[in-house]
Parts: sequence; structure tokens; C-alpha cells
Amino acid sequence: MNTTAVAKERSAAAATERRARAKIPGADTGIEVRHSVCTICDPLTQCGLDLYVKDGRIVKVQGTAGNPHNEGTLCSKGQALRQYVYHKDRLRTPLRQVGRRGSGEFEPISWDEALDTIAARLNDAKAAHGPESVVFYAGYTKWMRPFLHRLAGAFGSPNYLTESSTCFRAMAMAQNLTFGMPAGPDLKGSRCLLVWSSNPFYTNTTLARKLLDARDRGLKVITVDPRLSPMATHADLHLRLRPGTDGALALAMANVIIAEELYDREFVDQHVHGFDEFRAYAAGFTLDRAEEITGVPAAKIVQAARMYATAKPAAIMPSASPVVHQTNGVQNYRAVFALVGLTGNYDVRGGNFVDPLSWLYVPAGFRSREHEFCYPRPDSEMAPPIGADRYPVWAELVDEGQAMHWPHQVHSGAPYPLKAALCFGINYRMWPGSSYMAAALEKLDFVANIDLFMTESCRFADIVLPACTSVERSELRCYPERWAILTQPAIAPLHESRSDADIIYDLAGRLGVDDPLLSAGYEAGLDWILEPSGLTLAELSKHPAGMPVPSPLAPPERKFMDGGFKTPSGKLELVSGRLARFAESHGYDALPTYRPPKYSAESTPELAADYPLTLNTGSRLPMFVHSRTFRLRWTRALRPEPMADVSPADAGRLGIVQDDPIRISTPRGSIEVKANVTAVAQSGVVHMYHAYADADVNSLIEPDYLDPISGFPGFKGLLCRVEKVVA
Ligand SMILES: Nc1nc2c(c(=O)[nH]1)N[C@H]1C(S)=C(S)[C@@H](COP(=O)(O)OP(=O)(O)OC[C@H]3O[C@@H](n4cnc5c(=O)[nH]c(N)nc54)[C@H](O)[C@@H]3O)O[C@H]1N2
Ligand SMILES: Nc1nc2c(c(=O)[nH]1)N[C@H]1C(S)=C(S)[C@@H](COP(=O)(O)OP(=O)(O)OC[C@H]3O[C@@H](n4cnc5c(=O)[nH]c(N)nc54)[C@H](O)[C@@H]3O)O[C@H]1N2
Ligand SMILES: [Mo]
Repeated sequence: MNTTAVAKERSAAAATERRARAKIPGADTGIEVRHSVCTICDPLTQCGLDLYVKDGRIVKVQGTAGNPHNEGTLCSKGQALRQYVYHKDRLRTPLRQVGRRGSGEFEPISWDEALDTIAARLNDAKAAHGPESVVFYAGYTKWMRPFLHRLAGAFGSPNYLTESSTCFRAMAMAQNLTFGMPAGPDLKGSRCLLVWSSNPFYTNTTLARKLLDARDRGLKVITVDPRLSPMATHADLHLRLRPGTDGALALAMANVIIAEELYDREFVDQHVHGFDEFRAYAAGFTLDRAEEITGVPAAKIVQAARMYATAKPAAIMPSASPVVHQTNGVQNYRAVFALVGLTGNYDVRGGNFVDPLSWLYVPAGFRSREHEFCYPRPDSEMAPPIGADRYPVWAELVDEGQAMHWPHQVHSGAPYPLKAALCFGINYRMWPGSSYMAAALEKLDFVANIDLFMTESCRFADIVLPACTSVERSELRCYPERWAILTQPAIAPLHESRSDADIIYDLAGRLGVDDPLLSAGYEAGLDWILEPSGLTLAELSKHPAGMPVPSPLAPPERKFMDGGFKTPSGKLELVSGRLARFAESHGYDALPTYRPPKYSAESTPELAADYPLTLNTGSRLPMFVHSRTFRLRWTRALRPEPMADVSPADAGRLGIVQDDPIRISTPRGSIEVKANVTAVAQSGVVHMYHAYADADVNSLIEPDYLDPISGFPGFKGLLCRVEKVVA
């Protein structure tokens, strides 16, 4: 070789080296881009991922530019995906507990032994105590739920339970009781958006970007939030109410709308049930009284009522959790949704529009057989699910048991004993009174848990199985933008981990449930589910980054015009026929009555004398998702230690400055955290993030602090005391 050739080769090698360092894909660098979805957030924002893979390892993570949902962006959690996937706490092999359950002493075992043990123990419980003694539980993870639900049904257990016993379902119940069919905000043509408690800037970043675009188009925004949240800072009007007073605020707005005749008379006359009774009740919520209860100035209540009622179409954007994390949550949200009925903004474009769900809680413009798939046998062939007696309206409207009641039934054994549980990602710190839930797990005869990481809840399992992450499996997801994706594993499952669906289908065989669709396998099941949609796995597989839904459905407005509302009266109900049926037995009010939080200065003044501050837990932080991302270096660095938000006024009174150690106490216990003194917090209210192992705020809440209609915990409204910790 002559010197020029050598130099050329060297410079080519150097160029490759530079390209490799810059992580540029190509045959020379050995880097290939593969597509997947990020499911660290679940279920709303499965951002499309471009994963740069070299030698079977992810070397770089980016958002997929062509994904209509995230359009190339990723949040702090998605950016830290490599730390999530390659974390040292990932479970490596199946494990068997060798010490006392709870001790966390494990030894590795083979997959065969682990799955055979689980199948044998669940079948033992079934033989001795009936199939209903076995719980099939899914934590926050959504993707494998339909398969787990079917397995529970095929096994004969009504006790398919999920984290949705604390999330989303109660809001949907309030909508269901009012409208019959839940209806989400239709941003596109909306002129006014009443954001009733949600903060997408932290919780649903893809939506936040769309909101800003809509603002640029002239959308008016009203926010109802006790905190000065990022959403509130983007609003034209911020109603800064006291936590849990939402019902009183909504009723006062309704009163203004009715008194000033701003309501849609024609719609109300034709389609609303109980208007007169509701009007009389709302009339009690005068501006003075509402200001006193909520702390929102009367003038702002009037302004908000007028703005929302006169801008047509206008939409209400609810949240899955804060309003229903109150002991009067369902009734409070019913009062809010009454506003949609009064103004005729139901099922219209730009208002609250009914867009039927396609798959995994997402409306994507196609029909699927997800619901049919989840029911291999009718409910009537099984025992009543957990909580059915205590929460009869839940049992009628929600196709899952009420998981908040699970520990109570384990401890009481009534109406029937619960003996075993197959859990996918259980986190006992999700329950109020978390130690009560931990004790319930300890009391069971057998627990299996499947997770990505060795979590604290794994300690309560007899068998632990390692699941793989979204980038190591194939899954189906869809988006409101009428888009669907069937991912392929971007890398092989790490260690000995397997996909949740794989585990479910394998167990179905070993349990010997006789179910043709489970025997047919995961992919055949998905094709069966998708059959009415026009989508097939074969077609989806040709589009690894996702594809538009073919001929997406465009649902018409006002679908209730044929057949009426799916409520007992056939109308939009301000007075609920369904709740009325349980007035005597359960004390439910048919009107959306307002009650202050069960523990509050109004309800329990004696308690408030010792515990004068409102404790509001779980307002989201942008970099954490429940218990999931505390262990990641990048996200943890954004808030290394557990902190509670305290208002400057309260801090001043208590002699607390930024970063001081403080103790938050309730009659049930106390935790020590650092103070974050911030004007984001309202004076009189302390905000503490949930799910920390070392500062578990749920340990301060009673296990029975629940909404009587939904069974949802009052996470966002109880009483506490704060003091500076003096060393
Ligand atoms: N105080 C208070 N408590 C609350 C709330 C609050 O606001 N305040 N919010 C409530 C709400 S709204 C919710 S949604 C719940 C959260 O519900 P949780 O179920 O507590 O949520 P996570 O901690 O995110 O997830 C549970 C487990 O799932 C595991 N996991 C993640 N991905 C996978 C996977 O693909 N497969 C498997 N098998 N496991 C996986 C995680 O590692 C984790 O251990 O908390 C509720 N609890
Ligand atoms: N980064 C991140 N994103 C998430 C999650 C997460 O853990 N981290 N969790 C996901 C889950 S499971 C859920 S349910 C959603 C929640 O999504 P969001 O509801 O958007 O989030 P939150 O921060 O819980 O609550 C929003 C606002 O409600 C206010 N709020 C608190 N109490 C009350 C009240 O009594 N009345 C009213 N009107 N407002 C109140 C809080 O001050 C807060 O600013 O977020 C999802 N997205
Ligand atoms: Mo949630």
C-alpha cells in the first residue's frame, strides 16, 4: 500500500470512529435504529422511541419524530430510559422466598419450577376455598391487563383487581352517573377549557404541548387548583380553591349559570333529568357561602361561570385522580359534570365529546373486542367481586373488584376468605395505611409477584418473577391521533426476564384453564381482539414505527339522540337514579351533594385543633412516576431527598426555612422529610409526594379513609401537623 492509500484508510477509520462516538447509525458503526415505546408513564403517554442499538445494547435514546403523539420529544423520565432498562436492581432470575415471607431472603430457581409452583398453589387455593379466593392483580402497568383479566375469568375468579381502584375509575363513575357515557375534552374546536385539577405540564407532556398550541389559537383556559401549578400559570383565570371543596365551587358556578339564565334551556328541557331539584339545591351555594367554603373570591367564581357558560363550545378537562382522591370525590365531580349538562356541551365537538375507547383506555378511531376478550364467562357464573357489598355502584359500573377493599376482606374473611394472589407489579405503598396492606399480603397463604425490579413489595411474595421492559417485548399501543403501533423487541430480554404476556399465557397452560383463546397464544389473541378494526398484526408488523389507523371512525356528535342516555332515566342525570337506589342501604344522595373532607376543620374541629394543616398527597412531580423512577440517577438528582411543599406563610409561622428537616404527623404516625418552602403551595396546605420507601406518606393515612361511593382513598384531603425537627 502506498502512503496515500494508508492515509486514506486511516482517515476512513478515524471517520468511522468519530461517527461511532457520535452514535451515528450505519453499516460502518454497527449502530441500528429500532423503534419501540416508552411505558415508564402509563397509560397516557407511550412516547415513540428511536433506540440506537449496537451489539444488542441500547447506546442512545430519542423520541420518534414521526410519532404523531410525542413528535420526537421525550420527557426527563424517557431520557433516562437506559438507566431504567440497565438498572442493577433489575430482577435477573425467578426467585423463591426461603425465609419468612416479608424477610426478603430469596434463592434463584428455574422458570419451570417457579411457574409450576405458582400453578400448583393457585389451584390448591381454588380446590380448598373456591376460585374467588385467588386475586389476579395488576399495578399501574396497563399493557398486559386484558390478558390477565381473561386469565382470572378463565380460572373462575371475579377478583381481577388493579391500581385503577385509586385512579381514573371514580372520575369515570361520576361521568357515568351523570352522562351514561364518559366524555373527554375535545381540544380541537374548543373555545374555553375548564381544567378541573389537571396539570399536564408534569403529567402528560404531549398534551401540554397541544394545549399551548391551542392557546396560541385563542383558547381560553380556566384552572381549578389549590396550587400555583404550571397549568395554573398558563391560565386566564385560576380558581385557587381549598382542597376537596370542588363540589361547593361547582355548585356555586351552577347557581350563577342558572340565575343569570346562561344555561342551555333547550338542552336542559329536552335532555336533562332533575333540573328543578338540582336548581333548588345549587341555590343554597350563594357566592358568599361558596367563597367561605372554597376560599375563591366571589368575583372569580362569577367570572369563571360566565366564561365557561358563554364560550361555545367549551370543555371540561378532568383528571384521573385529585378530585376523586377526596372522601366526597364522586359527588364533587358529579357537581362539576353537571356544568356540562347545564351548558349543553355534552357530546359536541369542542365540548366534552364521546370518543369510544379502542384499546387500553385510549380512543384511537377503531373498534376492538377488548371487552369481550376480558369476559370468557359471564359474571353470573362467579362469586361477587371484592367490595361488591360495600360499593354496589362500583360493582355495577366497573368491571373490576375494588382493590382498596382487598386488605379489609383479607383481614375480616367476609363475605368469603381470600387466600392467594398473582400480582403483576404490586406496590403495597399505593394503599392508604400501607402497613395494613402489607399485613394483608403477609396473611395470605401464597403470593407471586412479577416485576422489573426487586421492590419492597417483592419481599411479601413466595415467588418473584423477572419481567422485561417495554423495549424488550412486543406490544400493541394506540393513540388518540388515530395511530397504532405493534412494537418488536429492540433488544433481547435482559438476564432471564420474560414478557408479562408470555408469563400469563404460560401460566394459563400450567393452570389447566380450558380456554381456547388463551390456548391459541398471545398473537392470535391480539388478532382476535383487533378483528373489527381492520388492523392486523401482519400489517402492523410492516410498520415498525407505527401506522395510521386505516379508515378511522369519525363518531358523530350527540349520539344520545338515538336511544337516549345510558342512565336509568334515559336522560343526562343531575339527580342520579342509580345512586337513589342505594339511598337507604348505603346513604347515597341522588343529588351531587357537597360534604367537606371527612377529616377537616369543618368536619372534625377537635382533630383540627391538634392537626391544623391540610395534608394533600401525591401531586405529581415531573421526573417521578409513583415508585418507578426514584432509583434512576438522572431523575433522582432533580430531587435527591423526599421533600414536602410548605407555603411561605406557614413556614414563617412555624419557623421553618428551605431544606429544614420537618416532621409531618397525623394520629396514625409521622414521617420526616425536608421542607420545600414555595409559593406553589397554598397557605394552610402541605403537599407531599407519595410512594417514597423512606418517607411513606400513605403510612399516615387510615386504611378506611375512603369515598363511600367509589372506595377511592381521600389522599388529597386530611389533617396533619408539621413541626421543625430539632436535632
Ligand atoms: N398518597 C397517594 N397515594 C397514591 C396516589 C396519590 O396521589 N397519593 N396516587 C394513586 C394513583 S392515581 C395511582 S395510579 C397509584 C400508582 O400505582 P402503583 O401500582 O403503586 O404504581 P407504580 O409504583 O408505578 O408501579 C407498581 C409496580 O409496577 C412495576 N412495573 C413497571 N413496569 C412493569 C411492567 O412492565 N411489568 C410488570 N410486571 N411490572 C412493572 C414497577 O416496577 C412497580 O414496582 O398510586 C396511588 N397512590
Ligand atoms: N410525571 C408524572 N406524570 C404522571 C404521574 C406521575 O406519577 N408522574 N402519574 C400519572 C397518574 S397515575 C395520574 S392519575 C395522573 C394525575 O395527573 P394530574 O391530575 O394532572 O396530576 P396531579 O399532580 O396529581 O394533580 C393535578 C393538580 O391537582 C391539584 N389538586 C390537588 N388536590 C386537589 C383538589 O382537591 N381539588 C382540585 N381541584 N385540585 C387538586 C394539585 O395541586 C395538582 O396541581 O398523572 C399521570 N402522569
Ligand atoms: Mo393514577
